Amino acid sequence: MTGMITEQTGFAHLSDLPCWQLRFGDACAVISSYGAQVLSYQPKPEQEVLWLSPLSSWHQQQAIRGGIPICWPWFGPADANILPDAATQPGHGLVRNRLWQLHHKAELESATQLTLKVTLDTLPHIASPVTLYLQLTLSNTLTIELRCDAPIAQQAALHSYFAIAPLMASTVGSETIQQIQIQGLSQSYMDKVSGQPTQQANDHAHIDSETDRVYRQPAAEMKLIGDKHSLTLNQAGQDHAVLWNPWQQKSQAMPDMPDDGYQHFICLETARLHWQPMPLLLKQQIRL
Ligand code: TA6
Repeated sequence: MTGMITEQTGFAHLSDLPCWQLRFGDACAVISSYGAQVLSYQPKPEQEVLWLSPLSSWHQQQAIRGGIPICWPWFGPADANILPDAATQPGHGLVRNRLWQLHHKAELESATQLTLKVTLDTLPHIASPVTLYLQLTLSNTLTIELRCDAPIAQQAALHSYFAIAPLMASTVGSETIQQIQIQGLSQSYMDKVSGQPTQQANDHAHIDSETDRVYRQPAAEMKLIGDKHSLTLNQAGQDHAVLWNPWQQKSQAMPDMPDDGYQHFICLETARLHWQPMPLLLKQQIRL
């Protein structure tokens, strides 16, 4: 089997977005050059694993809502202890709204592979150019590798929005999402909704209200388990995992999310949050 890579303009409603399409056998993935954001992964035709908001936009420097956004070189709000002018810096870093360049592509017998890169001339805390690479490998799984060889203080996250629809036999609704079990988290997390560090007896979770949790030292394998399919997420390079769903009120408040958007996805994210200066290699492998 050989793969195929094609350049395309537009994906879904984002009709002028520069993208790359990767194919390998029946599998297909689409990545946007804007943000190096994976927007679609279909292991089989019509089986969409990622959720993309129908109200997302990439104009006026906006980050695209959905797919797999890349948070770098910080996660969440900028940390005033580390970054000068933190208050004026955007949440989730600086690369979600940059145009990335093609670095390498390969149509192999074993996989289809594409690498995009972006160079930032300076960072708030580093006064020399730094390059970040995102490698996408499509075979019978989808593997995303985020790499920065510079030994600098950096946080990173692969902020994946996984669609509920392929996991469940029933039509998606507010009760459907509650039936999904998330496994492979850890027993200790920071609950960003209550502001409390929290301990639990196992490494599982369900979502039935606003959820924003940062788990310490998650397993190398996490799962979203539905009654029709399970999604397996293998990860490496992480020290945390993030579980996020805005639920009803916050969905309604977000201009780039439909009011019922929260019913359609779970964000399960691979994150490196420690600030020690060292190179970065963060990896997520997704299999349905
Ligand atoms: O990963 C969870 C989170 O950090 C939440 O706190 C929530 O704000 C979300 O990401 C979305 O962030 P965004 O900048 O994409 O609106």
